[in-house]
Amino acid sequence: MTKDKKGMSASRRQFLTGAAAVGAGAVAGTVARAAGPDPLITEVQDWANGLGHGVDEVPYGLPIEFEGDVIRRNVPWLTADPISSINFTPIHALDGTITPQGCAFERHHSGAITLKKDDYRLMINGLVDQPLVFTYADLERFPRENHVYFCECAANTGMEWAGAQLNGAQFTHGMIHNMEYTGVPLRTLLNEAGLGAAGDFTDKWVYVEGADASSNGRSIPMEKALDDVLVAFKANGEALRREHGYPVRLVVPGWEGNMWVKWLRRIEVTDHAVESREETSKYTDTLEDGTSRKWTWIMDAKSVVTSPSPQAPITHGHGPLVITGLAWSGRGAITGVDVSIDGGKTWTQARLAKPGEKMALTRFYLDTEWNGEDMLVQSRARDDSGYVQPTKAQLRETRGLNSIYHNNCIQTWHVKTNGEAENVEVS
Ligand SMILES: Nc1nc2c(c(=O)[nH]1)N[C@H]1C(S)=C(S)[C@@H](COP(=O)(O)O)O[C@H]1N2
Ligand SMILES: [Mo]
Repeated sequence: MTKDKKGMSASRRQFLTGAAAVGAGAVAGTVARAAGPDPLITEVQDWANGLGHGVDEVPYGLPIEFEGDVIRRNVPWLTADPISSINFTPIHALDGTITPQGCAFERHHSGAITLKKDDYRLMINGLVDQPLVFTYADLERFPRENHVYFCECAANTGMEWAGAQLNGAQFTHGMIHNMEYTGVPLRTLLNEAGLGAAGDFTDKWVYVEGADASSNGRSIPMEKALDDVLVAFKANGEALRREHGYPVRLVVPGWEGNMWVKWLRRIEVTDHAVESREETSKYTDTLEDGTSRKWTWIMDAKSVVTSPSPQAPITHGHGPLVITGLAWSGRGAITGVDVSIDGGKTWTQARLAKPGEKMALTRFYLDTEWNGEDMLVQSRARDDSGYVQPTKAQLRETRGLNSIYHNNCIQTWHVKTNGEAENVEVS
């Protein structure tokens, strides 16, 4: 009968060191060890010697305590105050593509507000035939759709322009989440209000704003509004979390996260862009010559290796190694991802877990061998528009060093001989 926690961690240590000293216990050609005496197999364990938890004990489940590390994290020095701040998805510790809501990054400008479904109102006004107000219950009566999309803050990787800065994929690339949304196409609601009053509506705009104090207003061209924008009320099958806009948020596939208005309260059809704070003083990109570009709505193709990475070092011995990561493009579907272990000199095509889906995260794997060599690990995404993810040097040629948003360059992790990894730049 095994012992206590201490005994278990000792055998865990044995497992790790046993694996590290490849040869001794390892069976040739496999990562497993030869079957042999192991108290975890030969002795009845505590968990098999009594009862587990009853079904009613946890009406809504949280991850088991051993996964306590898989949490959103903040970088306190980034912003002055947690009310107008951001935290990061632990992408280094997740697999697959769907982000659980409980660890999906949050970004708010004036805090996450508490808004009941009963108090929820959505107004459509401006150049429409009939201004309308929808309650939450009204929204549930329109035909709805399900779509998986990524939401990436334009500031994701924004701290890395001038040099390698934050040590972890969570911090360099974690302003992203990917969920299955249920909602009503914005097009359906605009048609309900009637666009006849807008005349030739194709060159018109919608101005969307939230119910929070910041309101986070953004102008969206009508072409996009009528295309794939969703008024969403469920994510991954359940209600949105407060921090992601409960009860209703806008989903603007492939476009910068700032346009995904949370606690959505008003949609105005206008004949011009409003030029709000969020699309003039913020969310514009300063170029090398000091001028700025704006209306950079689309999130270009990007990828990152999530493991190995600084928060996910290699802890096993030599032999088989799985290199994995995420790729995405706001222009369409990912068609391929290449992985380099020599800082971009040579590339190997990775295996996509499934064919890329439009404006959604794609998981890639490179099933390889590692024998303790020093590696400069990179990934490079391609999408179905023919776009290839640029190097940092290529991006800097046009964008300079003073930019913040839309940094989609190739990321490098230096994986050392002991398996630890560090954020570096290669020239
Ligand atoms: N109403 C409102 N909507 C908002 C914001 C906000 O502060 N208020 N922040 C925006 C920004 S900058 C981003 S990146 C996304 C983040 O969505 P998330 O918090 O669900 O991750 O929401 C956007 N929508
Ligand atoms: Mo953002």
